[in-house]
Amino acid sequence: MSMYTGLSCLILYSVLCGFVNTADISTCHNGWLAFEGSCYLFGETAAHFTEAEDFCRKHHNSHLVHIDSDLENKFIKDHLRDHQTHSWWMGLTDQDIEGVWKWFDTDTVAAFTDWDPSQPDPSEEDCGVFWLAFDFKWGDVPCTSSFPPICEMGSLENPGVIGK
Ligand SMILES: [Ca+2]
Ligand SMILES: [Ca+2]
Repeated sequence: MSMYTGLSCLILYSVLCGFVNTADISTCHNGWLAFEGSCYLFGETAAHFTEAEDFCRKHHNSHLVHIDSDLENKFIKDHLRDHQTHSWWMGLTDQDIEGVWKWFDTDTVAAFTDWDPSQPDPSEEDCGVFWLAFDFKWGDVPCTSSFPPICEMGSLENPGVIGK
């Protein structure tokens, strides 16, 4: 191998390495939005709560979104305000014990909440949405209502993170 060829190989190798490094930087699958170690998919098809969760499972084994913080809530709401089309499912339900709101993915009681002052209202409404008419503050609706899902999964360099 001539010195020239060796140098060419070195340059080619650097370019390839650069490409691989660039690929590593993308933290979410195509069509998902990245934020603070999570990836989010905004589904296009309205479905019941359970079907919406199934939709997320079928997309990289994600779950309906689990809101941990004011920051995460603001990120989602800002995105929804850009569209203003309809309400969206989140992974929040009090189906097990009336009035105890738990995240579906971790079965833990919600620490942070952003209910509209009128919600949750006493009724057979056991599933949570980002409610269009309340500027995407949270409301509870019958789980058999139909809304599109928001799915969440850990980012690709951080796949073990659940409920972040
Ligand atoms: Ca309600
Ligand atoms: Ca989260």
